Amino acid sequence: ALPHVPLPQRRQLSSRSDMSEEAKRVAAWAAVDNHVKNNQVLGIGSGSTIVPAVQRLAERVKQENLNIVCIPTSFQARQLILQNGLSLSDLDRHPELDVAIDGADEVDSDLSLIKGGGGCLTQEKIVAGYAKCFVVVADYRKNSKNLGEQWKKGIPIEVIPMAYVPVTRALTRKFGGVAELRMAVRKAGPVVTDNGHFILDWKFDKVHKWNEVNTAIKMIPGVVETGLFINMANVVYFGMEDGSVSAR
Ligand code: ABF
Repeated sequence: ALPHVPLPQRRQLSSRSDMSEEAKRVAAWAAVDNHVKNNQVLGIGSGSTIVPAVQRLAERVKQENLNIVCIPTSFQARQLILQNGLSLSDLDRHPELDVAIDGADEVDSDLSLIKGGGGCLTQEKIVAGYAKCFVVVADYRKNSKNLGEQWKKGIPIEVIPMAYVPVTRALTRKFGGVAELRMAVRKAGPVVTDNGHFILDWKFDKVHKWNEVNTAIKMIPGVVETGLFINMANVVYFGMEDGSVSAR
């Protein structure tokens, strides 16, 4: 059974963007309040929804004097941990995590996820993969029945820079669609990940068996990781438009 989700106090919301910020906040708070306990090792995801989660975590650590260590999934997560006065660690010292909390770009009805819109998919998958419980936080806009219904930017695939052209060809020949090298703002050059790699955004043209496709893409030489997170999430908290939280 899912744990009880306490609702944070509601604010007056004036615009749509206020509404989605509030939705992120209630989801983030529900995840932290329901899953974080004393003496845990936590994975800290990336993106904007994780920000209120880390703020809530810092508040609880202070109020309840919790002994928590945090493993980041990106440079951004590392900065967030430090800025909020939390204890930073790594997988060398803590190879097993109790809980990892992270956002997503899209969540389907099987809890399959597209992640990596922020470019941090590889470290996010590593951290989530070594956690006993992987908790996803998202606003209502991420909720979909089938992958690709909401997130139109494609599935991110991290690649070794020297191989991005042959990987693009192999990927689209085998599975169709179009794959684009992700470019930095104003197209000054390719986006380079925290690991020194490039990202291809693969816009698929039909629904696939995602588990099989994910495994096959990972076999293409030059592919580091995909933004398909299949059978990984244990629970997803969606912040809803009306300020409530729905857990799946
Ligand atoms: C990370 O941040 C990513 O895997 C995903 O791309 C993104 C979600 O960001 P946001 O919370 O800002 O929507 O979790």
